[in-house]
Amino acid sequence: MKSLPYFCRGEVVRGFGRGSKELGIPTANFPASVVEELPEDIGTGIYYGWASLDNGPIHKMVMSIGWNPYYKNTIKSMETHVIHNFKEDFYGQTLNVVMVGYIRPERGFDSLDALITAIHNDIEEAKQRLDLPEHLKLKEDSFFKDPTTTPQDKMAATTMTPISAESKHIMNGH
Ligand code: ADP
Ligand code: RBF
Ligand code: MG
Repeated sequence: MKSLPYFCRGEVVRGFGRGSKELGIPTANFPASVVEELPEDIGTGIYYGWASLDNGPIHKMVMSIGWNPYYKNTIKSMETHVIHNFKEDFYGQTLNVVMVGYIRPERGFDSLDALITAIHNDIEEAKQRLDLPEHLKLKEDSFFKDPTTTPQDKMAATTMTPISAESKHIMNGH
């Protein structure tokens, strides 16, 4: 997936209110505008990465993108479960996220228990993978320190790197 790592930011809005929280897996939902900006190569499925709220500390996260086949949603959603125990809800705060990798496609399940077990496995997988040095370094990214670093800046930086590498190559060839 050429768009990974993918940086995005948005207000935490109310989701479907299905009581994910009661299941022990609350998910902070992004507004439709953030979902609509996703590049085409970031398909539906389960992703992992880093997340922070406003200027707060950076935590591991797992994210589900899609139509939640188990519930047969009609609206595409982007829901982030931050791997941290928060004392309070944070609706209205800004959620900053970098998606660094993909875990699996979204699936339907025969029971709610099976869905919850799958999500717990995703969380364990994310925790392990994020300890790899290549992923740990994204936690230190300026995106999380400086609210003026926009996701667009990050996109420009990633698309410009190959161009400047290419021009260096051309220069070196002369
Ligand atoms: P909704 O349907 O409104 O998204 P959820 O049951 O999924 O409701 O709960 C999500 C809300 O729970 C988030 O918007 C946030 O305010 C709060 N929350 C508390 N802890 C977490 C967490 N670790 N990860 C995500 N959201 C959390
Ligand atoms: N919903 C599905 O229908 N199928 C899935 O495979 C699925 N995987 C998920 C994985 C993670 C890590 C998270 C956070 C959510 C996932 N969901 C999935 C969304 C889930 O149905 C939604 O958060 C519910 O509100 C949980 O009760
Ligand atoms: Mg939610």
